[in-house]
Amino acid sequence: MRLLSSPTSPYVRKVRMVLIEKGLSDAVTLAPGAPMGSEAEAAAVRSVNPLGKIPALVLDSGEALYDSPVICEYLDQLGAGPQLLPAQGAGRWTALRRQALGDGVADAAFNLVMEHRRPAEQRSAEWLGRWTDALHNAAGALEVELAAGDFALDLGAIAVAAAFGYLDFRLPQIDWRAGRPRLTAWFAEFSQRAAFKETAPPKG
Ligand SMILES: N[C@@H](CCC(=O)N[C@@H](CS)C(=O)NCC(=O)O)C(=O)O
Repeated sequence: MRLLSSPTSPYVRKVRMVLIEKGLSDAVTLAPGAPMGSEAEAAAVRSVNPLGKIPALVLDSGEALYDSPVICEYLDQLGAGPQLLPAQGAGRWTALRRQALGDGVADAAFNLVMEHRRPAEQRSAEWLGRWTDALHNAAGALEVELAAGDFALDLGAIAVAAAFGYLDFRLPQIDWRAGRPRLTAWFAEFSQRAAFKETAPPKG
């Protein structure tokens, strides 16, 4: 299998953490995917995913899977070890909801990064504010969830770790830890996992 990927994408990082947690690293080759690169690079991504986004997983059959929640569920079923997305029951809905929250944080952060790359006079203060609020609201919700009990090691937790890792990487000026001691401690502990360390974005 071939994963169209970039070392900086939070969604790719989520998939790569799933690969490691499920013992599947050797089953997948990482292929560079640059949706915002040259026209040729963007077209190469579109040839696999019509939405022009990474990650996209090309199976040995040639069929492609996207986007990251679909890829992660596929890999979860393929790999060994504890299920990261329970097949049924309350745990499934918690994992899926938490994945949506993590992916939503990644979406808001990615949008902020892209908006900041536009000329200052073209940036929307309203959207910058909405995306920043979404990040803080999500962090606040996770803080409340952690007060009720630790997170299981599931797809939700992996998505949340990937998203806040991306925030630290691209938007270190956003202090999502302030007033959120539980989320801060949870993230620090998760950061010790091999899957998190081995997928760290490049420095500098
Ligand atoms: N919902 C998608 C989001 C993927 C996504 O937005 N990836 C970014 C890279 S971090 C991308 O390819 N963006 C290109 C674009 O938005 O055109 C997923 O979970 O896979």
